[in-house]
Amino acid sequence: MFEKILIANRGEIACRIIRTAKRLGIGTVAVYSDADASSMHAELADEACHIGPSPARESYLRADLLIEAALKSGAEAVHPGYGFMSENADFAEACKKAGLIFIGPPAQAIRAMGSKSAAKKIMEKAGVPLIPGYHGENQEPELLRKEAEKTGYPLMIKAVMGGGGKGMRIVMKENDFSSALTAARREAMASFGDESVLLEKYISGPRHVEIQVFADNHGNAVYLFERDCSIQRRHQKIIEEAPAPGMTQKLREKMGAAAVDAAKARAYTGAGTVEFLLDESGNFYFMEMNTRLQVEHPVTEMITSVDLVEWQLRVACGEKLPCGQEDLHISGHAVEARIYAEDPSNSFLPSTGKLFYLSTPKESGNVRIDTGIREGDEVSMEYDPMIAKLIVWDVDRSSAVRRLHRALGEYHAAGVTTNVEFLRRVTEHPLFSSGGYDTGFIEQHESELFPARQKAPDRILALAALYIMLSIAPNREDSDNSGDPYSPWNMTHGWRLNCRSFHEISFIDGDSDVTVKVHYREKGYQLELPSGEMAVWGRLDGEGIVNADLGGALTKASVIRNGAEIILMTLGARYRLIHTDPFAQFEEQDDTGGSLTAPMPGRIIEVMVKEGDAVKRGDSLLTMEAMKMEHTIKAPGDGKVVELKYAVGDQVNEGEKLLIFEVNE
Ligand code: MV4
Repeated sequence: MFEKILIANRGEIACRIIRTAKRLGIGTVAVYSDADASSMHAELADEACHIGPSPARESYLRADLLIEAALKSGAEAVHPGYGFMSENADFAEACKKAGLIFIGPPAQAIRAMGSKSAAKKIMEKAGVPLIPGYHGENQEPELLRKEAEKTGYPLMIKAVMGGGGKGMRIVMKENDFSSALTAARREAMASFGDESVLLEKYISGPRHVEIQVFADNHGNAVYLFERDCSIQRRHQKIIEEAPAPGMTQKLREKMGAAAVDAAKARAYTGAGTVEFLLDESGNFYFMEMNTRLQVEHPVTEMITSVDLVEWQLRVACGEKLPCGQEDLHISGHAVEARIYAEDPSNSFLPSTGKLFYLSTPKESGNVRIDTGIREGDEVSMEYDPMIAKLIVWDVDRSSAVRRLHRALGEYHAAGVTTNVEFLRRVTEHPLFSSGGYDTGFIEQHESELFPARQKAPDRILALAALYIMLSIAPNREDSDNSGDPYSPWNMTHGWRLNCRSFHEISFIDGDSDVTVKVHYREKGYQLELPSGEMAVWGRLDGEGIVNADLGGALTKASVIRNGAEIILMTLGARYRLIHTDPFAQFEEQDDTGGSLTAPMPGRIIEVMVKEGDAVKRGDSLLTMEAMKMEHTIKAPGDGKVVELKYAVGDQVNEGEKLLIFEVNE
């Protein structure tokens, strides 16, 4: 076995590889860019080597720097993870030239599978079923048009070097063929620098079912069953499971045998995935072969109890596969959900910023979390916005789906917007629960998956009000138990000179304002809520958890405060309120002779001052928009605007300096 390997990747997959290497007693070298200097993967590895600036093009995609780091550290092998250099044949070759073992298939296998038409030719020879169509060299429009006629409509035009749906067009009828061809070619050229296309009969309502294969250098190859990855949005997988719902033993063996034939056809070694489209009548067709470990590999690990990274390491250093086909069995069911920092209600745009709060379900034999991000880390624009993969296992599909739904309800993140609630809606959808979905699921059920935002119910307003009361006053019970219940510091009855004996707490919930009146009681508070009164009582622990008695109902919630924003998370529900405390801003920023910071992540929508302007205390300086709310930053005192850090339209993270302000003496 290797003594030391370099992991040419970052984030969760780097951490995932390090975990197995450690278990096997293999030394690990991480590489990191500027942005990743204090990242989890760099910290977990035995050694970490800085390779360059934050943009991947200048760091994680630099073959020369990666190889230099490997040689300098004395690593014998390089694991590329997925993405970045994992399917770069030139990099695999360069590693070999430098005397390093590339943990992956041989360069020529990577190269062959990079071209869809070359891959199809190989599969055709191996007897793997192909989608009827054309994948020849000749790219004359007239010939393609004739081939299209032979294939029949509807059909698909796909870029030969394509992936991720780029350079892909559906053509419903002959009349549309030439304009679709022109468009597909233009897109293919722009994305892949190669305008070659292939034609395929259009398969309607297919499922994406892929087979995990593994081969060693001794002529052995096995398949580790299938994964269904049909739950995708814009060709991005978000939920994957193993085994595939509705799969029969007979079809599994047929697809498995075809995938093993595919691997053997190319003297393939290491981990590979053969992707198939499965049509409604149970016919399967080769789509493409991925020559790397896939993001969704954990579901296979959960049902087979095989550590695929361990197998990769063993095969790469020349060992035989640890077992044969007859030793591999499926046990139970596993489902994975990819948690992304993105906003489903805003076209799934990536959301960046500091993940200032993170609370996750407990890991166990049933729940696995693969991540490379900790609370307090930055989700930057530079890299993939995936925060974590939540993988669950259970004895059967319906238990596993229910378990995933519940675990998602326990995954609470704040600071960046996530797709967790969206994933929960998918996992509770009847078509997902039944397993009868296909690749069109998200598009066809959009309206059910993005329901209108829910107004915070009284229960949530009560929790928010209680949270605010508990964080401004010491706990009732604590004061009762303290040595001096008459000390003014322990007074919690809310009586103040010239003051009413109740508090009014105002919130903005979406586009409406709501006020909760709080009356002090012997034990807890009596609240006046929009639809009635409620007696509440509770405690706030150090972790930001409110344990509350809401009119007799015992409730637990995580509450996070970020400036004016209050986020409440109970099992499966998440609400966001803005606490409109008119004094909060001045109190927080009163001493600011220096910089004014963004109270929440958002966008600058107006700047009212110029550098050098003299302003009076309370003058508006700039306006931010966050969560569709406007928030105006005001001068903390009379003074001068020294420097503006942002302009209109800029996105800012929470806690970021907005401008430098000088308060007059
Ligand atoms: C297809 C297809 C139907 N017929 N090819 C989408 C991206 C690329 N990986 C291949 N894709 C498809 N190719 C034929 N001949 C439908 C899709 C497709 C799809 C495939 C897998 C998973 C999700 C998908 C979503 C839409 C379309």
